[in-house]
Amino acid sequence: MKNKEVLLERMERYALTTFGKRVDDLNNNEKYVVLAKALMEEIVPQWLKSQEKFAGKKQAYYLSAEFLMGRALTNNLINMQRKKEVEELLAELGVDYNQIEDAEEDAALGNGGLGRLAACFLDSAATLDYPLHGYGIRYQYGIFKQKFIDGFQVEEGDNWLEYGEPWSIRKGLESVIVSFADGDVKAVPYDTPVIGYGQKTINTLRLWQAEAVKEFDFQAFNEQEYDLAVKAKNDAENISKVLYPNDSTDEGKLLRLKQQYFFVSASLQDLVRKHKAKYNTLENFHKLHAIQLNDTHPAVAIPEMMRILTKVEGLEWSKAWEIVVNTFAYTNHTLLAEALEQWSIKLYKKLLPEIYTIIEKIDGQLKKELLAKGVEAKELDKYAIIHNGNIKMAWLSIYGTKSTNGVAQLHTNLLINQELNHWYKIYPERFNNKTNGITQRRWLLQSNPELSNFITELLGSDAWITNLTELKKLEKFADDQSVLQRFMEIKKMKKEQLAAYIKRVEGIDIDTNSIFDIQIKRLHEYKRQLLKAFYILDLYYRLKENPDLDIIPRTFIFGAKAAPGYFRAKGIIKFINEIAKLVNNDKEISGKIKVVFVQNYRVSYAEKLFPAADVSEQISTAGKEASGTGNMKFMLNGAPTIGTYDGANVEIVEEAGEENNFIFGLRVEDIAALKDYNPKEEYKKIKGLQRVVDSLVDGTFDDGKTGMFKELHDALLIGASWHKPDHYYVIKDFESYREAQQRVNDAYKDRLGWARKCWINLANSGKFSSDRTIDQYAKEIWEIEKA
Ligand code: Z15
Repeated sequence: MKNKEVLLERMERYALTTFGKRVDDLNNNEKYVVLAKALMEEIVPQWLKSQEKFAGKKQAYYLSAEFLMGRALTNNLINMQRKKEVEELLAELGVDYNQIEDAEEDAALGNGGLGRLAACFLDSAATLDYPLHGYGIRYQYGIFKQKFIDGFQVEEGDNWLEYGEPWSIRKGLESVIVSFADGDVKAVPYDTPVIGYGQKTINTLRLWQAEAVKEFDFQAFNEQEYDLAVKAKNDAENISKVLYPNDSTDEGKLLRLKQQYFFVSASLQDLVRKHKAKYNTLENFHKLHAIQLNDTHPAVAIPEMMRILTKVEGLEWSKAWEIVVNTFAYTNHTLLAEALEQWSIKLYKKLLPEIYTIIEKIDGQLKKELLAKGVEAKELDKYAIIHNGNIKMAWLSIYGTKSTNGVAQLHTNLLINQELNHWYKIYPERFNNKTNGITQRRWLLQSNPELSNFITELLGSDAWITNLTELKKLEKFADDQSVLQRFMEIKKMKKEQLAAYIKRVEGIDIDTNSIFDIQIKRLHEYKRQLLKAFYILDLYYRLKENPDLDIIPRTFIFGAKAAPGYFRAKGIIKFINEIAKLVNNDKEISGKIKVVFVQNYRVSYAEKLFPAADVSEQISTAGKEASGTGNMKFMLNGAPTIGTYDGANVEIVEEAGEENNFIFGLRVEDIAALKDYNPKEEYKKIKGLQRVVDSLVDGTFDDGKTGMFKELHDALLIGASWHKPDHYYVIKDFESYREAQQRVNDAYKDRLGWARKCWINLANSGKFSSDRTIDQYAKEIWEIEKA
């Protein structure tokens, strides 16, 4: 085939010019790079064309401190519809595609849900032909790599650029200067193409790298000045050195603030410069740009845009404010108090004095506006952007934008009726919901080709790839035995593939006939990995007491990174690894239950885990998980949820039916109505619970004298200076969870009945495509049109 010859010729050329070898002599990593480069030669001309078609039209921009893209090769080949051809070409060269795929490092420039959502959104927008571009930071180090040593999490740097990164293009001539009180920094853009499925639209992810403004003339310096010059270079480069590894907690460090202002200022300067070159005025800026703020991390965009419009461009304050409010929109991703960003005035004044003065002015204007709207003077403090020595970024984001949205209906309701109710009363028209979604191209088509082919075969069409509600048509096969049989065979195959991978990378054997019960997400107390751990330990003791206990064999799988500074989260990892050691080494238990905590959970690992799951664990404390998106990935691969009424779980069950899922636990209203909760008393009354909770302190397990287990025990039974005992209701929900797990066990015995539940989940997952989410953002917030 001609295409193949062209591709091979390009690969040979890159092999010669970049590695000085022939393709045959390259190692897998080099082969991966030359293949990607050869593909880029084809992608780039189409990318340029795609940009032209949006010229003069309103476009949208997603400002995000995180883009958790994962690997690009397979995703790009699928969206270009050239995967098969490339697999064949490599096979002809005697090369296994999977090994080339595996040579690519994940682009792990994000922590968890918020960063992965940004990546899914880019894929969906390009596929739907919407002009949506990402702006962020090109961290030299992504989220750390995780290992377990003696059951403890150990972090290593993620030097993902080390062996070359073929998908981005450095646009040195489009660099801009970002000014801080302590000096200027150069922001250099690197552009990556975002290829829509079918390749009609290719949008741009522009990530900024920080560099020193001047390349120093080292000869000109004496020794001391040389040191200073090197320091200046290092200080500048440090801004984009490493991703902050916290998910849902505010760090409040100077360098983090520098990162935020760095990418926001660079992005806005970039947009303003291009806009002015074309229109010679900024008065129509909001008619041509919609900018979504992914959480408050880029909220400094609001005062920065005011600075550019008023101080650089000379517009009147009120005119500028109108442009700003009509350009920006804000997404809230959490209600957790510890995640809500508040920057100290001191830090802002020190680093960004001019921006701080503008925030003061915005705050003053807000007060006037509130009074004019009839708010009483004594109520004003509740709204103050600057308060108690801090700047409240969420308040700034609500006041400075035309739209504030939550990420699932329950979460949005809580925003409107509780946390942000006072703001809602002032600006009801600004509040709206955009339930999250995931891209079916990566999370089904790419990660589960076997199930994808079967779906396409049954539907007689692959329209679901760009219209996920097509899956609803699968419902008519729910009672077709032969369909369910094939479906189960595919699940089994995915479990075998996962088991082989786990054997290879973790060195652990797992039984593919057991139920794969999987919880994969960041480690956080509110996500309650500890609840599952207690359940497993209780089950273990019950099995020891009664070897005839009627259970289907289960493999409990965990994957999670803990923020390096989050002591309790690390304690939970160690605790689960201790349980795994106890359970997995007990011969009497062998063949019944097994516990595996996989190392370095990340996007590319997730792609292997979701398709192999029998049970999806979504067990957060009600009201704490804003949405969740992993829950949707399990559903799309046909795994029922064991979960609380929280985040998007509520909507999952609404679509697929409570009878096909396993809901348990306190609801938001129940928690609100709880009084005098005393876990220390209650845990004695629930059979088996005290034994597992006290295993933290009674010598059952060893935490290597770190004090981690005692601290966890205290958090549950005594509380701490900043919280009441068991504030995530692990003890309170234990019995209800155990009972739900029993229902899972019993339901699984009826294999066809179980397969039917899985099938109905799959058939009703259409709502959770990020194509639907993006279409809503585009129509209801951004007001952009398809090409
Ligand atoms: C993050 O990953 C999320 C919220 C945050 O405030 C931060 Cl800082 C990081 C997650 C939510 O916890 C999760 O429920 C949601 O699905 C996801 O954002 C995407 O909206």
